[in-house]
Amino acid sequence: MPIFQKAVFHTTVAKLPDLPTDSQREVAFAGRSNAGKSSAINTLANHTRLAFVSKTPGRTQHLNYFTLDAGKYFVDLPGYGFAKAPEEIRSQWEGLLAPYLRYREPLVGLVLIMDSRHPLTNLDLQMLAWFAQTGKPIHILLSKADKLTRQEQTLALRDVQTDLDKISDNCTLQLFSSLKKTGVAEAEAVLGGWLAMEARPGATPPVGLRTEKVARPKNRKAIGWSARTAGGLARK
Ligand SMILES: Nc1nc2c(ncn2[C@@H]2O[C@H](COP(=O)(O)OP(=O)(O)OP(=O)(O)O)[C@@H](O)[C@H]2O)c(=O)[nH]1
Ligand SMILES: [Mg+2]
Repeated sequence: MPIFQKAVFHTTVAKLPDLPTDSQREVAFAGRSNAGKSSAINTLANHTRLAFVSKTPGRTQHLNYFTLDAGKYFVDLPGYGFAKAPEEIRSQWEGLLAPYLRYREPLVGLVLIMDSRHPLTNLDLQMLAWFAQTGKPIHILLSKADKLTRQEQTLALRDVQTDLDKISDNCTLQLFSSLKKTGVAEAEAVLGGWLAMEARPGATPPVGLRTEKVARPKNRKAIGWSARTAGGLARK
């Protein structure tokens, strides 16, 4: 059974104090508007209408939380690059997205979705550089791979990997198609590891062999992100 199959919608968050307080581990999905973030969540959850998918870019406006298991979440983020008023972009970024991505303690990694036909736009590069400062891993899905031929897929993967090698050493990459449901097992392996939800056939491994890939933050604040560091951000 796909490991994220139990996913259900949990809540929509428009302001930081409303972030779930029971989260132990969560993975956020970022990328340009229309890149296929919500579709990827649906595909990984093996569900057709869990996250809202639309041909109109910019439909996901807030942080949408999907429960995968107790205390484990996928978070669908608003896309970037869609024409909005500069003031609207600034307030959404500074008031919600930037502090969320920078200081949210249960956030264990970022899935960056890029249309495989137009990868590594300027905004994608800015997001990569910016999130890299958290020291947390990024997994890139080159989405809509069904729109490319086999040969184009190979080239896209190789070219993006070459560029990534120059800018990040904490970043992995794969092809993905929500339409054809390709790349699902590969993505499950990475995200399952981050979320400590690996499909474990058979019995639990002996205690001595269990490894925690991501250290749990100590003294997690009640609202789930560090008020001290965020205060610093607000003062800048
Ligand atoms: N061919 C193809 N189309 C896809 C794929 N994934 C998404 N789409 C289409 O791309 C459009 C945007 O998909 P969404 O999943 O809503 O994109 P999003 O990144 O969540 O968009 P915003 O919420 O606006 O930021 C929809 O019309 C989807 O049907 C895919 O793998 N292949
Ligand atoms: Mg969306």
